[in-house]
Amino acid sequence: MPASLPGKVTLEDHFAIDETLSDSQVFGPHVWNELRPRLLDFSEMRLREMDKGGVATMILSLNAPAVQAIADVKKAIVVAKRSNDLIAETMRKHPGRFAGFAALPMQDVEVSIAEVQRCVTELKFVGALVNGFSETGDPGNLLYYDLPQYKPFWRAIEKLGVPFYLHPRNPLMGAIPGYKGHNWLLGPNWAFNAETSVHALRLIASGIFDQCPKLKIVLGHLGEGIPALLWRIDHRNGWMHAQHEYAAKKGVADYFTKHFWLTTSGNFSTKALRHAIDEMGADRIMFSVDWPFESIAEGCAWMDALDLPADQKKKIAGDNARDLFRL
Ligand code: GRE
Ligand code: ZN
Repeated sequence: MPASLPGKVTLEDHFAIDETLSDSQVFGPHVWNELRPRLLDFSEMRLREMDKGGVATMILSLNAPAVQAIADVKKAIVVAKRSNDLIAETMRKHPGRFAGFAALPMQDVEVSIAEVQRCVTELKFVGALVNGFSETGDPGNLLYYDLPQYKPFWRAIEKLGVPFYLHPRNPLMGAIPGYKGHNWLLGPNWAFNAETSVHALRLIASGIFDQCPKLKIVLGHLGEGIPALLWRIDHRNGWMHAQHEYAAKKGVADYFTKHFWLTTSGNFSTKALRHAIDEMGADRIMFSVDWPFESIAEGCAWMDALDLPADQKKKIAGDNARDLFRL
């Protein structure tokens, strides 16, 4: 059966290069035989799955945590550039089918600014995708992007006018005592969303959206759990008088619904989607898969069968992404 919704766009779909391949090997040998070839493939399985599911364009990004976990800054820079050059080459080989998110060595703010400028202006990438905090080798010095040294970076992103996708990574091993002896909570089961939502809330609280009013952030997995908690966060933040740390002028929900876009990557839950639409509006939700960790066929079949108004489905399936990324 042909896809009932052609022209889909997906924007959380990964590949690996030699230097980052093993980062995705931690989920067990039973899946590695499938994941490995999928991560290294651009032009065969990936395009075949896209064609079958009605995906017109996939925005490519490197796997995780990749560049963010490379404490050696020089090496992080080399790996990011190698990934970005490979995306550019893939875009040239398959015009229109692939777009690019820049991998960025956030350990070096100046280099990241120059690299995202190169990727957007020269290589025609549509944004950046970064896998959570960056490591420096010192476990006491994890780089979250609300830190003051990232202000010039955010100004540069705002000036380029491209969205920034904050993609999950795990917390450092042993950093969260509650996970000890409960490894099943790591990764996509729970820790990815816990880590990424804290990072997103830190960005909001820092006041960066007051300083950069046009900044656009994308979160996957239908918002990493934040939509369900917006009301509670703001309700109690006012009561706790945590304003000395909460530097932003407005409430969390205000920034979340004005500066954030969500994707359905790895979360094909119709109930969660309906709730996200309720909180954000259908214009801010974009279909995505999370290939190769999720199945393009399963995601596309879910999207095609969704019981939503036709105009909403069309926007979510591809039109919102085409507008946001000017595809
Ligand atoms: C992801 O990219 O979101 C991801 C991984 C590894 C496992 C599952 C998953 O990087 O969703
Ligand atoms: Zn992903």
